[in-house]
Amino acid sequence: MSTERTLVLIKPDGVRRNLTGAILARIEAKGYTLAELKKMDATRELLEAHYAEHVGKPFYEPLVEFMLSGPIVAAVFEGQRVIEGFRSLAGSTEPTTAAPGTIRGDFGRDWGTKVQQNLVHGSDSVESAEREIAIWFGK
Ligand code: DAT
Ligand code: MG
Repeated sequence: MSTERTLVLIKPDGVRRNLTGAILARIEAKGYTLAELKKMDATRELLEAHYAEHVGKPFYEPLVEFMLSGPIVAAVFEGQRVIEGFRSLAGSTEPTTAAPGTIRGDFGRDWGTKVQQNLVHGSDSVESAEREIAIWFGK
């Protein structure tokens, strides 16, 4: 098993609610190592590349608007099986029903918007992680 890297985004709801430190602390506490970190504003161009698989879906435009609604924090974490491990720590997509003990389950809920405001993004495969790290941090 080799060391992996994953792209984590703390979405505008997480930054707005001052949960950045709490979220990063959970990832570090699980044992993963922070490799890159920055606070920034996303752009439509970055989001179109990042969410390429979702372009055209009904939630795509609300998702982009939400991701542009305030600053985000982008991070790269490293460790054995970090891609799978972070997805597990983040919890399932819908925060209302994400398991308690996960980031989305503990900090999130449905706010009645068209898009799931679910605090974090995590890459879902080695290929996605490589592609997404290049988008947000360059090669
Ligand atoms: P995940 O973030 O769990 O990998 P995804 O890649 O399927 O989920 O979708 C990307 C984001 O889009 C997700 O975090 C929230 C939003 N989203 C996905 N499916 C949705 C839906 N059916 N309704 C509203 N928002 C949705
Ligand atoms: Mg996804």
